[in-house]
Amino acid sequence: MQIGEITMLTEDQVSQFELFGFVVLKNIFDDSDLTVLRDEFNNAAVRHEKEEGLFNGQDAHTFSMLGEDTPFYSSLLEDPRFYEPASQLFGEDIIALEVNSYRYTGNTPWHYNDGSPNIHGYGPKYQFPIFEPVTVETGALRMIPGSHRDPWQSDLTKWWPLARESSRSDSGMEYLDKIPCYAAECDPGDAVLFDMRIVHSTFGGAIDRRVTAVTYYHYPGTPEELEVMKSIAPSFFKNPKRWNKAQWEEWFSNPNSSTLRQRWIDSWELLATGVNANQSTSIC
Ligand SMILES: O=C(O)CCC(=O)C(=O)O
Repeated sequence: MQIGEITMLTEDQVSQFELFGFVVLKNIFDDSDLTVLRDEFNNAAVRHEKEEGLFNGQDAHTFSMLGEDTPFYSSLLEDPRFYEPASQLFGEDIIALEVNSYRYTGNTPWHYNDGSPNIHGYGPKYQFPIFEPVTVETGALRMIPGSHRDPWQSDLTKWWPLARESSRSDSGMEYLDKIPCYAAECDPGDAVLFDMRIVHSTFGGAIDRRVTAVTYYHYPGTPEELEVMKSIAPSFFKNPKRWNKAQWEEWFSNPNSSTLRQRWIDSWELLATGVNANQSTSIC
């Protein structure tokens, strides 16, 4: 694939994603993209340190990339390299959730991303490094292939090293590397795209493992999914107490009048409040 040329997934990539729950996309960023991404990452990391204190190598830092100081990251939700594969897999009505960067300092327990109950709240998520590769030895995201699907997800997460209540315990963390899994290695320029329902973890990563995640939600299609999204949406839609509020307000102000972003804002409003004035629609 030529850099920047094809953004849709091939049939085989779609099959791999559906069967296994993830796919690694190679070379979606070129060198000039990486230069901008690195600069913006550094800006946001400094902003976060000013707000929350210096990075000390022990506590992970997480910061939003939706603000004025990270315009390229903020545009990734609308970027065809992200939006097209995500909508190909989960439908064109997916809703953009967030872009966050991380400076990780340790191992991440086995878990799936919470949609409470998870199997009804889900979507596509990308993770990518831009400074150093993430490999088997340096904290590549680990997946249990196929665990995005029920009943296997439920069967797996009944077992104590993978269960929500015990996977984070000391003994759960000691058991991390005994679980059969696949490490999704990525070089700077690559991204792993995964289903948030997949059971995943990381271990062996360097202190200050710098990665970014771009996340969307599947638009609810069943009453159960709607209930989950209605409970999640108020914490995202114009929540005055929202984490990284300044960046979210910038994103919701839609400074470039993006039609796609406006559609997502309308969807969030509809899910959070039950009505959307722009679209003259309502849900019960
Ligand atoms: O990279 C990590 O350590 C964890 C990432 C993760 O769990 C996620 O993005 O959902």
